[in-house]
Amino acid sequence: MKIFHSEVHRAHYPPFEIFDGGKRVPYLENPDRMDRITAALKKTDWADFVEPSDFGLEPIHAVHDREYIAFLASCWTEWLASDPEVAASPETHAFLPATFALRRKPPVPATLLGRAGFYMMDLSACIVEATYNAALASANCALSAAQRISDSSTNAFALCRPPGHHAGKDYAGGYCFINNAAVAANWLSAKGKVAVLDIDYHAGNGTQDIFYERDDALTISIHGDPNYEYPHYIGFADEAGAGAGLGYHKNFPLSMGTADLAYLSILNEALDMIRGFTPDYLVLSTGMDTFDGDPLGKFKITRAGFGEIGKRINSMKLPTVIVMEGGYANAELGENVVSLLENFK
Ligand code: SP5
Ligand code: ZN
Repeated sequence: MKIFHSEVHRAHYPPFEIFDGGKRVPYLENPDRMDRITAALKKTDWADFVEPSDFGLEPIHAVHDREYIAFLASCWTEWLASDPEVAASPETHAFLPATFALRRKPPVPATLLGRAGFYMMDLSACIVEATYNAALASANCALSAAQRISDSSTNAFALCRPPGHHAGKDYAGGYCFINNAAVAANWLSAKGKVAVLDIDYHAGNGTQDIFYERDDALTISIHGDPNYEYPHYIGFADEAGAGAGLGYHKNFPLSMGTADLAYLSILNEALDMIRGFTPDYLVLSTGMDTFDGDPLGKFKITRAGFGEIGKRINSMKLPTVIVMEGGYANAELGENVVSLLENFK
């Protein structure tokens, strides 16, 4: 199987993120995650690593607001230029706002920090010098994998970092800047009907928002219930799409402690919906943070569980782009990915 991956992600390593209560902690979404996954894949005899191609900005602008992407491209440089303390030791800083637009719909502010609070939904999408290029390379991995499955009617793995599913049309959040799965799904939608299944532990709010009014893509997310889990404000069961998109989005919010058996029965419901939609392609937003023991998750999926999840999804026999999202139990992450992915080889 082709694995699209780029080393460009490595320099995107913010020195901290902010947890609840303002606590500064080491950035959980770190380069070590990729090293664990690539090491595990290289032990198999089926992983064929390929550099992504450059698709340019057009397929990204097809999903994201231009001004938002321009903000991602320039904010670090603008911040360095605006603050001598940052310029003196950039490696100890990460760019984040401290004020958010909340429910107001103001004109986009002209100031840098005003734009930051407008375009960011939380304090866990920290921006450093290398972030924009890493996000572009990550999107190119998803696009390259999409091209591969449409050309060859096979499956491909987009080993994306940074992840994407929390990023919306005009906002970053939850370690995500460009929505890789949405960019790939939108690109594929020019060639056929696309279903996006999001099995990251966290609700795929960005993907939900991007496709919410569309009926040419079915989006489904299985995740920790926002009544107790991030992203808190979206991902509820009654959100089913709007306008032409009504009936083309589905959330499966699950309780804390969800283990393999309960998860697999919900997955079957999701797969039945996908079969009913008769898509030509599947984009699988794959987070491993449902794993029992993940520092950000409260589910109890086992390694064998990931194997069964992969097997059931692949039983639909759809050309599938597997897009890497979250997963933070680094010591187990590589083998967990292999357990899921080996079903698609
Ligand atoms: C791609 C992805 O999985 N993003 C997840 C981002 C989650 N950010 C959550 C920040 C709040 C952390 N609360 C930590 C509680 C740890 N016990
Ligand atoms: Zn997640």
